[in-house]
Amino acid sequence: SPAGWEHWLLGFRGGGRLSPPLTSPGPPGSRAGCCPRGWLRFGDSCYWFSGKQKTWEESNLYCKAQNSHLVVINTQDEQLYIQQQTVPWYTWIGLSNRSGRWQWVDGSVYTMDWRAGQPDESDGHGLGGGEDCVYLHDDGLWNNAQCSRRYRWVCEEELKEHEMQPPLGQGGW
Ligand SMILES: [Ca+2]
Ligand SMILES: [Ca+2]
Repeated sequence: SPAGWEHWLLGFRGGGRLSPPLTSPGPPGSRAGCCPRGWLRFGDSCYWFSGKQKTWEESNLYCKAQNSHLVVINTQDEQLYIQQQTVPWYTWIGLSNRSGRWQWVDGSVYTMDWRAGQPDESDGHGLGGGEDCVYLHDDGLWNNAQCSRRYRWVCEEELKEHEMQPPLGQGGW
């Protein structure tokens, strides 16, 4: 009899006891799982998009308090998804230079998707300090700015292993 992952998926799609997911499904090949209410699913992560504006550090702390982190953009697909949701709003992401080198908040490998001419160290803003924090500009591409500016932000939480895997011990394939 069918068992394991495929069977579990069929049960998930066809089961009357389970409500249809409220969030949009991820791209083909992504695994099943649930995001908290108000969060959007893409791939194997859940995202929360702020409507308000905070400094980079306030945004960072807000995401941590939700057991998540400022969004870490690992792939081009993720970049495209996030910018579809954020354009034209200036939106903080989890990349900063506060330690003296560009670092993602979760330690992910640093990748680059800067706007032309960025990162720079603009002095004309009168705010003092360098431009150590990164946001998505109105075109969705990266720009660095003073961390004290107040922009929208995105939190990301990866789906946990047990939320992505089928139940074990249900038989073979
Ligand atoms: Ca990510
Ligand atoms: Ca800049």
